Amino acid sequence: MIDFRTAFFIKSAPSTKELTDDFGAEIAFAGRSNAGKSTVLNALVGQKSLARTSRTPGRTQLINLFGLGDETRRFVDLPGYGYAKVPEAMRKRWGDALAAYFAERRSLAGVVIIMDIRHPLKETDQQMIEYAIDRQLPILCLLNKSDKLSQNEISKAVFALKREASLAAVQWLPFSGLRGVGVPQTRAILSEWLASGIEPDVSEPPTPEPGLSESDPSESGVPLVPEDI
Ligand SMILES: Nc1nc2c(ncn2[C@@H]2O[C@H](COP(=O)(O)OP(=O)(O)O)[C@@H](O)[C@H]2O)c(=O)[nH]1
Ligand SMILES: [Mg+2]
Repeated sequence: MIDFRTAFFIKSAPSTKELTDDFGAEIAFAGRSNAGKSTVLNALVGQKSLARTSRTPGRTQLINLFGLGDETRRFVDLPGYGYAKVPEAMRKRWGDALAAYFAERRSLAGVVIIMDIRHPLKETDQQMIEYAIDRQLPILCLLNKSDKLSQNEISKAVFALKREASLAAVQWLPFSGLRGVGVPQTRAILSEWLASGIEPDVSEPPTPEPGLSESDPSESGVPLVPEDI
């Protein structure tokens, strides 16, 4: 079992081209703004402010990378999405960058999607799930803010989601970042993903061989857009 309390900030990346080298194993966290992604991350790592929580969505956001013990295992905090205030072209560009990240990132071992249990499975959530299913990645949907509902309402919500046949690959877990509900279960699931995602012989980041890079050096990557796309 990984000790998630060892989590530390690695860096913020302005685009999917500026992440760490593609080695080890990482878990991506996605979710609509205000679903509680920062609160959930902080609960999982047992730290009050590793991922900043904010009541004011709409600011420019970066991809935040966190190491777990060392940089071999990582959490990747993707910018929030869900509002429609951003121009269509920017939204599409970020969508394309995300699609490429999901399709090409070899170290990506699983995807956690944070939803408000009262408003689950919005279109953008479904898009994330599709990307993950396309890669056959494990998907855990955390139904956050479950403290706002009664036990009966929680059961009903989970039952309805589990009935979605097209989402048979998805695991659903009622969660409360505020109260710590679901934290031990989530840590256990993510530990397994990270363990099986690690290639046995990879302990050092690969050094790229000069001249063999396929990427165009003039291409600096897709710039991120403000949050809430
Ligand atoms: N009741 C309740 N509120 C929560 C929970 N998680 C987050 N919130 C609140 O929801 C708001 C957005 O949280 P934040 O973590 O910043 O969301 P993010 O935009 O997805 O990163 C804040 O006011 C949080 O206090 C939860 O489990 N229960
Ligand atoms: Mg946040």
